[in-house]
Formats: sequence, C-alpha cells, structure tokens
Amino acid sequence: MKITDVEVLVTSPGRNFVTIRIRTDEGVYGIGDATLNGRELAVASYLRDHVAPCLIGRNPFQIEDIWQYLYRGAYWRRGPVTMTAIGAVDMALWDIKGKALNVPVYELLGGASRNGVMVYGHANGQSVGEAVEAVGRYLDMGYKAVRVQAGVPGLKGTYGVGRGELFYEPAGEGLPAEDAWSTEKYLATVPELFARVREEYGRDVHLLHDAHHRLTPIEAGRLGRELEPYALFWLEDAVPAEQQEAFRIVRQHTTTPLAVGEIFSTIHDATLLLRENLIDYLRMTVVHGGGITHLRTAAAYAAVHHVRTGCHGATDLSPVTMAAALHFDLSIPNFGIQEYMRHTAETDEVFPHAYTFADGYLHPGDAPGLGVDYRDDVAERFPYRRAYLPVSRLEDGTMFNW
Ligand code: GCO
Ligand code: MG
Repeated sequence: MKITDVEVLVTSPGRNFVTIRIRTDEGVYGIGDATLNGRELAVASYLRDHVAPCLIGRNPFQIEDIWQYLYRGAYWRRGPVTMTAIGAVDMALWDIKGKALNVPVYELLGGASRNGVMVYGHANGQSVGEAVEAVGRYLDMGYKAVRVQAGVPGLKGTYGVGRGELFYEPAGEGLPAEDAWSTEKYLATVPELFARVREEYGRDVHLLHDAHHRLTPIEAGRLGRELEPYALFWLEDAVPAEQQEAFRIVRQHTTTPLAVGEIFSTIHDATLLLRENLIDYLRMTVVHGGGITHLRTAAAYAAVHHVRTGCHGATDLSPVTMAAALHFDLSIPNFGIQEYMRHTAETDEVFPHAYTFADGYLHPGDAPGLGVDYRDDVAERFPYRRAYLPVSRLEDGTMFNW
C-alpha cells in the first residue's frame, strides 16, 4: 500500500478545525486532527507545504518509521506546531491501518483493558449557586465525574464559565478578547464553591477543578490545602508548567492530586514531573502530543511513576482526536479519566462518529479504524473564520496568564 494524496481541510462549524486526510492507492483513507486553537493556519501550512510532499509514495503501515522520519527529519524538534502536525499524520495512519485490517484501533493497541472510558463533564456558572445547580444536571445525565468552575465576583469573563449549558467555547471571532484577573478574588471563591457542591451532592461524585495556569507555586499549595476537605479528583494546571521544578513546592504543601499537561508537546515536557512523582495525572493528548504513537511512550513513562492519564478533551480538539483518545484510553493500563466536552451539532455533522456516551462512560465503538469520518459537503458550508483565545490582564492592566 502506498500514500497517494494528502489533503489539509479547514472548516469552522462553530469553531475552527484543521483535518488531514491521507489517501492510498488501495482506496483506504485515514483522517487526523491538526487543530491548534488560535494558530490553526500555521499547522495547516506546516502540513500542506512541508509534510505532505514527503509522505507521497510511503507505505502507510510503517507508522513508527514515518513518526521518526517527521520528528528527527525536521531537525527542529518539539514545539506545538510541529507536534500537532506529526500527531495529525499519526492519527490518520492508525486509522488507515485499522480500516485496512478491519479492526478498531484499540485492537491494534493491545485490545481493551476496560469496559469503557470514564469521562468528566464541565459544570459551570456565573455564580457559585449556578455552578452548583449545573453539577446536578451532569449527575442527572449519568456522569460520575464533574469539573466545576464558577465566575469570580467582581471579574469579567472568568476562565471556564461557558456561554451555553453543555458547551464551553473560549475562542472568539476577531482579535483576542481581554479578561481581567485577580488571584485574591479567585482564591476567596473556590473553597466555598466546593464546600457547597459536597454539601449538596455528597461524596460519591468525582470533582475536578482547573486553575488554568494562574497561580504561583505557594498560592497553588494554599489552594490545594484548602480544598483537601472536599477530596478533589484533581486540581489541574495549578501553576504554569514551563518550570517543572515549581511543582515541588506545590507538592510539599498539599495532598490534593495534581494534573497537568494539556499544553505539553512531548514527554520531555514532563520528565522531571514524573521522575519525582510531582503529579498524579498527565493530561497530554493525541493531537498536541505527537499522536497515538508518542502518547504511548508518554503513558508508559508515566505508568512507571504511578501516574495515570487524563487526556485533554476540550471543544477545540475535534471528534477525530476524541475518537483517537478513546481508543488509546481503552487500551492502556494506567488510564485515569478522559475530559469530555460535547461538540456542537454542526461539528458532529461534519465529523460523524462511532463513539457513544452511556452512564458516565464513553466507548470508541467497534467500527474499523478510528470510527470517525469527514463530510466535505457539510464542512464546505462553514469557511474558516479568524478566531483567538482571550488574553488576560490583572486589574491594573498588567499582562497575565490566560
Ligand atoms: C481544559 C482546557 C481548555 C483550554 C483550551 C484551550 O481543561 O479543557 O484548559 O479549556 O483552555 O483547550 O484551547
Ligand atoms: Mg485545562
């Protein structure tokens, strides 16, 4: 089998997605997600202008060799654009192999290690009261785990507070919106939020929270400690993770489990975190982490250090990534949890998929390959629109972390 054509497809059914479709001389094709939120066209060009010409004529079954070719062959290793592009190709190749051999991808990865993939949904509200109510709606839908975020009184546009009930979409059309931030105001709200949620719903539900890279190590230590009575499943992105050593301080101050990794592009972003047992969950996922091939390396390294996975699954990761993540999650030994933010109806129409939700669990389905398709006729109705994530400033105007 040989690769004959590589297409890079851009569509915006409510938000932008970049997709690669790799065709072969035997008629089998595979698709991969190449979406990098707010920088979509950089990856599209990387693939179209620099990667596609190198793939023509190659054997798509040589997934590892092609991965190494693109990673080592670029000379400029790592980085989100490069690793997202490699991730997209990798997903498409696993899809091709599964379809050609007529098995779902999880069978190629060693088979199912569990019956389903536990997911967490996103409950949020402008106020603590609204967020507490939103948790109830997720429990009614059968979720076993819920991430909870609430607006911070006095701040406009807090991270994690959505516009709709099931969808949270922070990217907006046009130039970046500006949010305001105050760590003091935020820290004064969060413990009360979790106290109220536990009071209302008891101990049986797993609760998660995302600090979205906003705290210093000592502030994160304090928040983690104040949340200990509410037994969180995890506190995510407590501090920006460029400096892995910072997690030593957080770890010394709290037993709240820590998760990080959605912006990591290779395992090299997490080696110290894992070696020193500074985290509990690694959040890398297939699209930004170099594909299924590299994520298996990352998960294996994490497993050695008692760390489980918790793959990123926000709306800016297309249904192709969701499917790839589910095949991966189902197969590995150290799976922890999977983030699940539902896509809009338009997105689901562009990407018909075999994965299904029941009783708090997702299953990738048993269609050959990844079990996701791409409908050009629908996608064409939604042309690309420039969109960015917001930026964030302190109340005095100082640029901060969004
Ligand atoms: C999450 C993430 C997202 C990111 C988004 C950026 O935990 O789901 O933090 O909300 O902000 O994926 O593109
Ligand atoms: Mg996050």
